[in-house]
This record gives sequence, C-alpha cells and structure tokens, in this order.
Amino acid sequence: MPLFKKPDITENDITDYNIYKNRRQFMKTAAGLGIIATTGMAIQPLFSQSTKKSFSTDEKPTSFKDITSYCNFYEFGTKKTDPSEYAHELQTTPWTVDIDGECDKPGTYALEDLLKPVTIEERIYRLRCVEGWSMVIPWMGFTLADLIKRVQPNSNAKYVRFETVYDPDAMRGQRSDMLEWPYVEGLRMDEAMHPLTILSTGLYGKDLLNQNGAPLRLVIPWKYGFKSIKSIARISFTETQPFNSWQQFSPEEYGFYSNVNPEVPHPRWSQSKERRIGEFMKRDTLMFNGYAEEVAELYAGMDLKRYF
Ligand SMILES: Nc1nc2c(c(=O)[nH]1)N[C@H]1C(S)=C(S)[C@@H](COP(=O)(O)O)O[C@H]1N2
Ligand SMILES: [Mo]
Repeated sequence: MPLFKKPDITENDITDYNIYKNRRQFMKTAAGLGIIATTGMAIQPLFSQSTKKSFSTDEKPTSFKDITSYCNFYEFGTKKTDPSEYAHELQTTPWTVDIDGECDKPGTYALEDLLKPVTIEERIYRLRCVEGWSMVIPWMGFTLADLIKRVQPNSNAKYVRFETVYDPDAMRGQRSDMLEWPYVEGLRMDEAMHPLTILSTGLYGKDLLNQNGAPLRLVIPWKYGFKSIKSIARISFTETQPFNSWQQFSPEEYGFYSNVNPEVPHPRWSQSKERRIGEFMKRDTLMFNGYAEEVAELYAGMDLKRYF
C-alpha cells in the first residue's frame, strides 16, 4: 500500500455540509408536520428521528468533496482519484447479495429485499486509513447485526466473510494483478454483531457514490479502513477465519484484526499519528480509533501485538 500522499483536493468545502444540515433540519420539520417528501430519494428514506447520538462523533465531518474524491478502491486503480474518475463504469442496479455458508436462510437476495425491513440512520464515524490519514464521515446505514439476525447463522458460524463484486469489464483494476480478486474481508462473529458495525448505503444523506462502495459497503470504525469492504456481493458465514485480501498481499504487514493501534507500528511506518484530511497539523491516533470504551472488551486477554 503506498505511503501517505497529500490529497489532490485541499479546498475546504463546507458548503455541502451546510446544505446537508439545512436539509436535515427541513426533513425533521417536514416529518413533524406530517408532510414527508420522498421524491428523489432512492435508498435513503428519511433521516431517522431517533439518530443514536451516542455512536456519532460530534467532530466536524470532512467535506463531501474530499470524501468522494480522495478514495481507496483498488478495483478502479491505485491512485486516490482513480475511483472518482472510473467508478461510474460499474452498474449498481440491479444488485444482489449472495448469502451462504453456515446459516439457515441462504440465498441470492435482491438489495431492495435486504433493505425493506431496515431503518436507515445516520452515524458520524471517524475512518482511519492504515496509510496514516483519517476522515470524519456522516454515513447512512443500518447495523450488520440487523441483517445477520434475519439470515440466522447456525452454531458453526464463527466468522463472517465478505466479497466485493467481481466485474473486470467494469472494474479496470481487476484487470491487473495488484490484489487477488475479488477483494475479501472478514470479521469475527462478535465484531460483526457489535452495534457500531454497520452496512452503509449512503453518506451526507445521499446514496453512496460508486467510489465510496455503492450500493452497500461495510463500515467498522475501530479498524483500519481496509476492513470496510466496498460494493459487497457476497456474505458468507464460516467456521474458519477468512483470509482477507491485504493479509494475502502481505501477511507481515496486514493482519486479520487490523484494529487501529498507535502502539503497533506498521513494519514500514509508525501508526502513532495521523493527518485528518482537510487539516494541516497531525493529530495523535487513538487506541481503537477512539472507540475503546465500546470495543476493548471484545479483545480482553488477547495480545494485540500478536493479533494485529
Ligand atoms: N473492495 C474494496 N474495498 C475497499 C478498498 C478497496 O480497495 N477495495 N479500500 C479500503 C481502504 S484501504 C479504505 S481506507 C476504505 C476507504 O473508503 P472511502 O474511500 O469510502 O473513504 O475503503 C476500503 N474498502
Ligand atoms: Mo485504507
């Protein structure tokens, strides 16, 4: 994975966020008055009235422009601007997700059917890339636990494995052997069931753009960004630990857990500091990306230097 590079876009674009906040205020008022408008909203229904404040950071979100143009999505190339340039080449409707392995309700699910019973809510999370930069992203999504409960994993299911869509005609990066395709990620079942772990369908109140992993991507805020796999086409319940893409690429550098940990350096660079995109000074990286209170107990008794 390349070392930190300065974003190509440095302009501090707060206009989008103001529009977004005003729209949110409008939606709340509209909901209060019972005049709920639904036009132009494909997946994002309404801002949930019961936004779980406790899970959202009140730090200032990174600009919409930076979030959507400074991306890692190697299926479209390795440059930060490749995804925003080429990801439109992927067709995301219709979309299906294969659910298989150790569960009682396997099948090929249409995305609409997976989304029908869920309430989309906003979660403002930090995202820390292993390369040494971070963002604050106002995601729209629902808990992965919601979906898992519906497909009923059996007692052999110890892990959840995810695959990105494989479509080399549309994804130019998949025509190279930079990584083995499709991109694979995995979580232990308790990590997958944790209320902080979400499947995202949007950000800043809009449907995800392809470069951010439309139409469905994982977000696990206490782990390095590469765990948050994009454009998910398969979810499997497994008895054995999945062998994720970056671990396949370089097992000494990228582990299965990949919890954000300022005390465990990457073999080629320190992880103790990070640059928040849009800011100049570096800031300290926090244990579990600042979510220790919520997730440290998942790893009680584990040597986090060994299980990095
Ligand atoms: N399929 C797939 N998912 C992926 C990646 C990728 O290359 N392919 N990059 C990961 C990395 S390294 C990061 S930091 C985040 C970036 O998410 P964002 O571009 O939406 O901010 O996506 C992750 N998910
Ligand atoms: Mo990353």
